[in-house]
Amino acid sequence: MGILLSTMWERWFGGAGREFKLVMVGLDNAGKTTLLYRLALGEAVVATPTVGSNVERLQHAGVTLEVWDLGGQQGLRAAWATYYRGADAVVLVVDSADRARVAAVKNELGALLSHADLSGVPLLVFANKQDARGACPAAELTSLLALHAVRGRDWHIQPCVAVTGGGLAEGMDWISSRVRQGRGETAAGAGGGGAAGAGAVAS
Ligand code: G3D
Repeated sequence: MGILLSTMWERWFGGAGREFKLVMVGLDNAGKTTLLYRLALGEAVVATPTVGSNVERLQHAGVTLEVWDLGGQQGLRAAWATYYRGADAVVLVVDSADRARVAAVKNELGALLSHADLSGVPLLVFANKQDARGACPAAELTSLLALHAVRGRDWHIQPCVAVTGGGLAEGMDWISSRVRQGRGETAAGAGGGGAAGAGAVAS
């Protein structure tokens, strides 16, 4: 299992020497920890809490991943620039079944996308918990989060079920192809590139 997942990380992000920084954000309970476990980061990674319990810094196969809980973090925002600087991509994890907090997610997304250090950085939205009763389909979440209004960056929304791992590989394929393009590299087997500001909804 560990070898298989390492191979997947190699495929997504290449071997040693390549450094990519992904910032993963989402409200508490969105499924970030579950998703990370499914991506096997927990197996070969040292997690170092940096600011309270709200951010973790993880490293695996040349990828640095900083994971943020956005809920209730107003007081910490002044420190965000430290962590966002140099990010190659942003991954937003959403609990698709938590319709009551979609507005809060949209607010946080707006703040994130207007951050100077994340300008032009590709955005992957994991519409998680698609297995849950009443979950928003990705197309509906796209509308609720106004993703079609996102300008100046590529974005992609990927339905997923972090508890089973369904949809995660597809999302990681997209993000790895975009971060490589951002570095001027070509990803073998990656899908075609989109124009700046282009978005896609996977179903
Ligand atoms: P967080 O790290 O974003 O705060 P967690 O979120 O990964 O801790 O997940 C919060 C809860 O959501 C967990 O349940 C977890 O099992 C559940 N969860 C995560 N992903 C999915 C999913 O795809 N489908 C469903 N149905 N549940 C999911 P508990 O009960 O442990 O709090």
